[in-house]
Parts: sequence; structure tokens; C-alpha cells
Amino acid sequence: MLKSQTKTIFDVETIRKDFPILQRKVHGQPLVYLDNAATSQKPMQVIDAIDFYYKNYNANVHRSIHQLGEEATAKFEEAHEKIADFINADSHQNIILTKNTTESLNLAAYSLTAGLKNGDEIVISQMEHHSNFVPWQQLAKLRGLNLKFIKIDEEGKLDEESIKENITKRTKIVSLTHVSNVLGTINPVEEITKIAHENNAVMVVDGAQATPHMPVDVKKLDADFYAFSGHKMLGPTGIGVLYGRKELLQKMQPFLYGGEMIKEVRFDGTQFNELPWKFEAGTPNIIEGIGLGTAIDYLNKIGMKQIHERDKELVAYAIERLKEIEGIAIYGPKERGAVVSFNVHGVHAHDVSQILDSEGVAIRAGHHCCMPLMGVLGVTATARASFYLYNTEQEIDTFINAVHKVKKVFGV
Ligand code: 7TS
Repeated sequence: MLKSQTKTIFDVETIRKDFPILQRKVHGQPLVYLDNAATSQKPMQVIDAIDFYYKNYNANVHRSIHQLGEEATAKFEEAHEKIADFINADSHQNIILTKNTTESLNLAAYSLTAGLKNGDEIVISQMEHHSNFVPWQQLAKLRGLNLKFIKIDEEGKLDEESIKENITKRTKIVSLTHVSNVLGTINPVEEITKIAHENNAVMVVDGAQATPHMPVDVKKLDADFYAFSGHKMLGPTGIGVLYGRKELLQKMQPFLYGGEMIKEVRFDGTQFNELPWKFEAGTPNIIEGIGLGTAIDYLNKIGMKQIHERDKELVAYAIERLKEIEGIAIYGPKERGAVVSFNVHGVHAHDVSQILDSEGVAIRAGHHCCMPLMGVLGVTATARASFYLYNTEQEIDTFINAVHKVKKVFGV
């Protein structure tokens, strides 16, 4: 018996009507979009906000004393406020808008490592996305720092012993993902932040896969920095966020220099602007910031708790159905975020993805920007289905039927 799709916390069919792309066909089949961990689709409300801005009040921000400039500035600043409220930050001063999570983490990495000395330690984990891996690796090389890795256990969770072994008095920075984009593991950020702080280390969190899917409260987590991307949470591309603790942001050197981020420039020196503008050099991604504000309004209307509950239903159903198929390896723990990585025995993940695509089912296959993790898992690639609030159980059934087709085509 297939599970009925309407048994849910909110009305998925109504939500789906807000997403025009879900009406399209791919290779003659209705689109089943299960690549939400890469990027989410956008509702009409966000598309309309972008359209309205360009038609009605397009102007640069923080400079032009005319009506359009003032309207654009007010909306852009309001977006900072909405983002601050969304993650329970104190104010817009904690919210730096960047291009994406990658830029947010680079900002944190460059500025936080600037004062470190040879031999100081940075701790990340084996499950990090390259965005939370390569910046620390490269800066560690540049500045003579030691980079250490928390191991994962058999289940795909951070190993508790390895956490204790790696975070010590020598640790200056701990940077971990909140939710793994491959394993779906939800890491105990609050507890690890406590350990980091007991050792006087700064805690950075990569929230790219958490913020779109669950309530995030930076005060409760107590993390010092928290990075995420707008495009994975119904917002436009080109906008990311770095939340930072005010005392630390005030002390930190800017990452990018130029216009916007200054208060006064003289031939012999520069005084930087107040927060958050000190870290937002040049013309920012104005409409993308406003669009993210609109996406947040949309998510708030549904409720992040409800979205998280719904994600759990979808991913549990997908795993239950995948387990019915012989020869499928599934990676990651039982309790997880809205992703399931898997392999079909004897078939490369790219081939799985291609056959699924021919059935209209969009998933991702490859290393998911986690090459070191692939090594730990003993694979070169996985297929990955990832879900969001507009997905349905019927779509998962279509996905499962397509996996059966993969097995049939390859005779496995
Ligand atoms: N951190 C995590 C945990 C991610 O999943 C991603 C993107 C990033 C950082 C980088 O985000 P960006 O917006 O700066 O690119 N993850 C994926 C993915 O899993 N498939 O495509 C992008």
C-alpha cells in the first residue's frame, strides 16, 4: 500500500501552486525535483518581489538621496532585519550579506585566521563540504596552522571520542556543518559549541543545509558565526549570510576593501564603516537580499518547525521505500535532515541519475563537493535525493519506480 500524500502538516498541494516550475515537464514526464540540497525552487512571491523591484524602485543603496534610492535602501535594510529575526540574532548588525555560504565561510576563515600563530589549531570534520574545508586547509598552509579532523563513526555521525580528542586548549577555531549535505547527519552544534568555548575557541557553523529546513536559533546554539545561502531556502542565487557575534565582528579585519565599507578615507588611512556594512564592500546584491527577505516571509508563514517535521516524513518514507529494493546501499544515520545518499550495486551514480532524469526525476550524483568524505565512505560517488516542502509521497513513488528501472536496464 502506498502512503497517501495528503496526510501532512500543511497543504502541500496549495504550496505547489506557488512554484510555477513544478508544472513543467522533463523528457515528456512531470518534473520530480529531488535536488533541493543543491538549490531549491522559487515561489511566485519571490519571483514577483524581484520583478517588482526592477520595475518600480531599482536604485543603488546607501548613497543616492532620491526617492528610489531611499526605497531600495529601506527594503535592503529591512531584509537584514528579517534575516536577523529568522535566526534569532540580536539585530541587523550581526547579519553580513555575502554571495553565498562559500563566501561567508571564506570571510570567516580569512578574518579569523589573520591573528593566529604558527602551530595554532583549527578543527573541522571529515564530513565537511569543500566550502568549509578548502578555505581552512589553504589558510592553514598559508599561515602555518594545523588543521585537524573530527572522524565520523560507522553510522555517519561525528565520533564523540574524536570530538574530545581534537578540541583542546590548542584549538583556536572549530568549524562544522550543522547538517551534512551527503549523510543528512544533524550535528549536535550546541554541545560542540560548549566544548569549543570551554577551550576558548571560536565556533563557526556551516548552516547551508540546516537553515532552509529547521528552526535555527543562534542564541540557543551560542555559535560565534553561522553561514548559509539564500538559494537553498526559496530565495534567489547570489545571496548568502554570515551571522557573527558583534564583539568578534568589531575586532575583526574586513575581508574585502573598497566602497560601502568605509566611514572616512584619507590619503594616510581609512576608518571602516559600522556593522554590518564594514563587511559589505561594493554595491551589494540588493534585490537578492530583498528576495531572500521575501523567501523568509514565505517560510515563516508555513513555520520552520512544520517544515522540519514534513522533511522527516518525506525522508523516512524515501528510506523505507529504498530499503524495499535489493542491492541498494544507503549512507548516513536514521535521524537525519532531508537528504538520502545511496548507491545501486553495480551501477555508477551518474548512470542512476541519467536514467532517473529520463523519467523526469532530478537528483544529484557525484561527490557532492565532499571528496574527502567519499574516501572515508569508500566510494567515489553517490546518488542523492533531497527533499523540500513541495515534495510529495507520490513523487517519491515515481523516484522509486525509476530506481527499479535502473536495475532493469543494467540487469542488476
Ligand atoms: N555547505 C554545505 C553543507 C552545502 O551543502 C553547500 C552546498 C555549501 C556549503 C555551499 O553553498 P553555496 O551556496 O556557497 O554553493 N551544497 C551543494 C550540494 O550539496 N549540491 O550542490 C551544492
